[in-house]
Amino acid sequence: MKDKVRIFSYLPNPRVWKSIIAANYGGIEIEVIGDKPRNLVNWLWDYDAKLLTDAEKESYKELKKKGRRGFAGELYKTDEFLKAHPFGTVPAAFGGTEKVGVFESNSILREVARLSGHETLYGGSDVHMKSRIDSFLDVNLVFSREFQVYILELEDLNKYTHARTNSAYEFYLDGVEASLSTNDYLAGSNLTIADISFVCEISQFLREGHYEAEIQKKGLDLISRNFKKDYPLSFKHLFTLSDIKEFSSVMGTYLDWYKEKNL
Ligand SMILES: N[C@@H](CCC(=O)N[C@@H](CS)C(=O)NCC(=O)O)C(=O)O
Repeated sequence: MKDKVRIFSYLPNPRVWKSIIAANYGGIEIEVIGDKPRNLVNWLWDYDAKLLTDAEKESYKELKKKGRRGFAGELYKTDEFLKAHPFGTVPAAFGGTEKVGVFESNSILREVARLSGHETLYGGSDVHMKSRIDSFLDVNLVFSREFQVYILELEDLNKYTHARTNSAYEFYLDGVEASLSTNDYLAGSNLTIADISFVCEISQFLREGHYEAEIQKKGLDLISRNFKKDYPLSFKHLFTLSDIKEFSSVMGTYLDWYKEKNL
């Protein structure tokens, strides 16, 4: 089908949730294929992604490539996969009958919102609002990349990465908080994909809380220690949105441990 979108990723993945939530709002269906993070080393990374048997692994062994970001082992990425996804990352989307490779979760999110034709999710026909939404998505990606390094290093953290992530956190949330002090939603008066991306990225960042002991062992502290106090509007926005059916049906119990921690 022309409008079909297939996403391959490790699951659950908050970056994939962005697209599923947008699809919920837009009333469209998308296909999501994948497995637990640690199992993706046993999968063929392809449009027709699948779990490999030992015999298949042997026959595909020349495809093996060292994981580059977040995956320690070797991965079976097909040439077709890498043609469509030159950076070799997941989530990896394939759009339409041509199976056009779309990567970066914010871009996959945009694709789903565009396809849905939803009136306000991606600014409708207002090019300026669309561009404003893009602005939020860009800033969000910068934060996301900074904290990805931090989260991947959490078991062996250094002061430099902690300080850098802290500064990216403050930069991003200062802007989000300022925006929410004048608007109900990030980009203006409607819920847009900027809000969806915010919820999914921040929820993932808060996972640092699982490593509190390791962080403190290094003489450092949780970056999000005072999230609720320092960024009350952002905090409220996160928990108000994550309770809405379109979000909660996708996010499930992901934030429950954080609510229980009651920071
Ligand atoms: N900013 C990207 C992040 C994607 C990314 O870095 N994915 C990593 C896993 S967390 C990956 O696929 N790594 C493949 C590899 O290690 O070769 C997004 O939002 O999609």
